[in-house]
Amino acid sequence: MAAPTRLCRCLVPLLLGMGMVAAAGTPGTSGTPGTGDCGCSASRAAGDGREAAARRYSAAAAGGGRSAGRGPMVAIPGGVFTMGTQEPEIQQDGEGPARRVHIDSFYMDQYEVSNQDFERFVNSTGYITEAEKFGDSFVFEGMLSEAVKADIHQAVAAAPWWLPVKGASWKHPEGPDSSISSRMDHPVLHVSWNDAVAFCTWAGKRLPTEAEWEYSCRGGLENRLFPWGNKLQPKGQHYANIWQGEFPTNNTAEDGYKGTAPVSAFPPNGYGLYNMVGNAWEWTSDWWAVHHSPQDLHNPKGPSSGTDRVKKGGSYMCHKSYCYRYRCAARSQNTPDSSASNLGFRCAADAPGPH
Ligand SMILES: *[C@@H]1O[C@H](CO)[C@@H](O)[C@H](O)[C@H]1NC(C)=O
Ligand SMILES: *[C@@H]1O[C@H](CO)[C@@H](O)[C@H](O)[C@H]1NC(C)=O
Ligand SMILES: [Ca+2]
Ligand SMILES: [Ca+2]
Repeated sequence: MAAPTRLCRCLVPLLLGMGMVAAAGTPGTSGTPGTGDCGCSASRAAGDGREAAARRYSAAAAGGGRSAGRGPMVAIPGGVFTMGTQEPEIQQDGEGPARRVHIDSFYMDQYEVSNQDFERFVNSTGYITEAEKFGDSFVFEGMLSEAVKADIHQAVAAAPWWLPVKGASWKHPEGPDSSISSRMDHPVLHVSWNDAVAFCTWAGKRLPTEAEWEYSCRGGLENRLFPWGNKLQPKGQHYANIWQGEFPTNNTAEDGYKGTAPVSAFPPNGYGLYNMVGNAWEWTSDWWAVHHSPQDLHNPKGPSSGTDRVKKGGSYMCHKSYCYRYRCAARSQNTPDSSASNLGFRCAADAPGPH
């Protein structure tokens, strides 16, 4: 399907729908429906193709050389933690109820997957992301050049800071006139959930479950807002790349970064993990739902089906005033073929041996 059709018929209605949530405090989302009656069945087919592709890469990787795609991982000890919160900040996101969750030991990428990591993957597989196939991706208006903006006539009324940009992709995060050459150590952006699965599979890894992600985010602390505690800026220091100033007009970049930061910026949490909150949103393997059983769970994998996938951690665009989602219990969602200039991922892996 031609990109303009996809945009007109699919993206805008969805974004307007999300805009209603945005009014209650939720921008930072964009996407295309993977199913539905808006003529988007092509994106579903693309998703199926991704999975087949991922299996191929996996088979190829087994033949050797996959260590080239492995960023450093941290062994996360198994344990029990409180997932979610009894004091949800954003009720409609399903942040509650708090429930006890048992997690077996596993491995987590120390950093968000970087542009360099992703380039290595593309170099060795020829992988083409969904944004490249569709021919466009969503970019935050504040990051665009005047030349690119002048070329866009499609505004999204309820979330005007998101613009569909032709030619925006992981290699050109702000459109064709932009490049990642000075940002190879920054998180890869404009990758869909399907792209993330393909990368992790190639690297001999997988996406973390939401429970594993949140357990990792908390870094061994119980019931804290952030990976480092409850105070946003202990001793006045910045611990994450989020937004300072008035959103969406005045990004003061007090934390040092207007857009993304290197994946190794800011202090790590108790498990040695970097940028779990802020910088780029991170895909997880779970389908999205907002109602959770309060019962104890062991290694939960989320609902067995759905239309959206869970993303965690918030991004450099998050500000308390409208997107207070740089908390471990916070969550949001996009369709698996969505991509945007603030959404990336990291991979996890099983611990060796029986669980
Ligand atoms: C990918 O391939 C290009 C062209 O050969 C090369 O310049 C670049 O360094 C490679 N990237 C990585 C991360 O290996
Ligand atoms: C942006 O916010 C800062 C801090 O509140 C303020 O000093 C500055 O004047 C603002 N800039 C604009 C262009 O509004
Ligand atoms: Ca920032
Ligand atoms: Ca992050």
